[in-house]
Amino acid sequence: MTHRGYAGFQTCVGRCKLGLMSQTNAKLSRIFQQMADVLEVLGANRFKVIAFQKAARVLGELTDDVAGMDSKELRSIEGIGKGMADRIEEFAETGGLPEAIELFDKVPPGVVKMLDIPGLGPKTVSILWRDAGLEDMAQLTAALDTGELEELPGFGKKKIENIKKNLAFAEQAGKRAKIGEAMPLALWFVEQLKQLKQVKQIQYAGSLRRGKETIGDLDLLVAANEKDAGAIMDAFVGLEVVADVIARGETKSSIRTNEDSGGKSGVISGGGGMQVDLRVVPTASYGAALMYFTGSKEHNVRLRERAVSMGMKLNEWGLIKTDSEKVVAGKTEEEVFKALKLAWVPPELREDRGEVALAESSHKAGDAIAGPPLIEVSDIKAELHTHTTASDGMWSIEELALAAAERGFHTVAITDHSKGQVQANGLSDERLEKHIVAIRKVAEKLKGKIIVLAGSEVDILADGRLDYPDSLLKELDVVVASPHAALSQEPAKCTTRFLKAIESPYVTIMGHPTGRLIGRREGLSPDMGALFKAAAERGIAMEINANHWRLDLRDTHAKAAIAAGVKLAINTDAHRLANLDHLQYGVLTARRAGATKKNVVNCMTKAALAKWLKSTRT
Ligand code: DGT
Ligand code: CA
Ligand code: CA
Ligand code: ZN
Repeated sequence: MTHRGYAGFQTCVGRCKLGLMSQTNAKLSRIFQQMADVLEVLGANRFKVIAFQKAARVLGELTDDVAGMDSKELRSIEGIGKGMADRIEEFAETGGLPEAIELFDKVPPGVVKMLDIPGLGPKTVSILWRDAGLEDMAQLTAALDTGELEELPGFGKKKIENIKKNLAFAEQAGKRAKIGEAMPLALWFVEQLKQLKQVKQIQYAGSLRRGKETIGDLDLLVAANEKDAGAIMDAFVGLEVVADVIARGETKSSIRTNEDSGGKSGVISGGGGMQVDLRVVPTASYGAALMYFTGSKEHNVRLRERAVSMGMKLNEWGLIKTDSEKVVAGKTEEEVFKALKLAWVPPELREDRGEVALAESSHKAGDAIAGPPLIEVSDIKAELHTHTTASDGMWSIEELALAAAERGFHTVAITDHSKGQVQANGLSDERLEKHIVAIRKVAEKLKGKIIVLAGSEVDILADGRLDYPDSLLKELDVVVASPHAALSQEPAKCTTRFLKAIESPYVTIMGHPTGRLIGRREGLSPDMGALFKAAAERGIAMEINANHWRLDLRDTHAKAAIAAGVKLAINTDAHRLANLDHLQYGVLTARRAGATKKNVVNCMTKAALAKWLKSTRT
């Protein structure tokens, strides 16, 4: 039983009509399960609780979409009575279920959150809330330490210890790693396990393979002979970074890395305390298992439905004919997709955002891969946002330019901070004038090796003005305009502010447009549609800042930007050497947005880039 996604689904009950067709079953199943839990916390009639539990289970397993059924069809489903059929119809028609919202309002949100903790069922939560008066996690944590809970019915020392443990675990599990922490950790594990002679194939799967900005846990998949699985598990749980073995099974194990796995292994930075799941499957199932464990769950549901409609079933073992149990495909992802009459879908697109339809039409057109080729790191030929020692960077202009040349780039822009960024040693008007001269000097020296452009990362002030006068901006080749302050401005004000900045005739790129820091700062929420429209008209680019703290624009924004005809820029915003490696995360974000190299200015040829830069000066 899972209780996850309460907050997310509450917004869904209210709003999300999009994706109704695809996910009605899953969403309603979750809603019904949560209704059952809340009813139980409230001490409702047992039969009512059971009816909701049953409906949740039935919907969770049903392959036909309830959204398309009339009430007669609904009631003919085993386990769905008239009351549930009515609720399903209402939800399918309106996209909401007011009864659920009303019900959830009866219980404090903090109490509903308690249901998320593994081992805390509705009965226990009910006692904690109604008998002990605990209303949120903080109160629960405090009460666990005082010993007062031992007085409650059914609460012994052991039970309290267990709750404590689960609470600590839930806190840890609730933390999602940034992709820049998870990726090096995953690559390290892959490297270690590859050395085992029993490992035939290995790959990281899950959200990391899909390139998501944050990662809950790592999912590693290995192909090997069945008899070798034990030895592989032994090696896995014995690795030096393992702090905790959560489960050790014959073909599946889960571990938690120690808090400082980076320090120990010497190659991993970050990712401490992450859960890592390893599964071993036979080679014949490797492709099907890779698909299954890459997800997303929603994408998998889509594919399973498609398999069923073709008289087959799809699971982690393979694609199997329903009547004869004959295995149709399973060894590689490509052959499974092909047998489903689909082109192979790049993992970054597997989010149930229209990729199955895309894969179908690509397959019909005879293409092996769904959609046009997505952008790759090797397509990037220019870096347009960097910092040197002149502001808060670690490198000189020349060191930076040479590192960019080393990467095979034809162009690099030096864009130090503007004067408003006092804490980052932003450049005053006079210092910028001198800096431009210094950049031109290095440019001259490195002629033939790399083009070095003079730029600035200019603050967009709270009222939309830029932090340098036009007379100075005019002298620059590249102006990245970014917000660094007034980052909790209300949306309408911020939209006006940014539109004003975009209208400046000297802006080339709008840098990290929301100013968010993942897991730390929400950032701004301007009307992105309005900004994209203005940016498209001006012909300027919107940045995907590749730093793993930012990834701003995020994937969904970047997708909307492309649809609006806006050019994207993928920049590392490098302050130090290691930052250049973040380029891959910016590219993954762009791939999740469906970007090709045509959408990204950093992929232009030397001449095309120069021409575009000029064209932004209107
Ligand atoms: P995360 O770890 O929260 O960042 O996200 P994922 O996508 O890596 O999720 P995870 O680790 O729970 O599971 C890995 C994949 O396994 C997931 O993307 C799809 C598949 N999977 C897991 N549980 C289910 C399930 O109940 N149904 C289906 N269809 N697929 C599942
Ligand atoms: Ca995962
Ligand atoms: Ca997992
Ligand atoms: Zn910057």
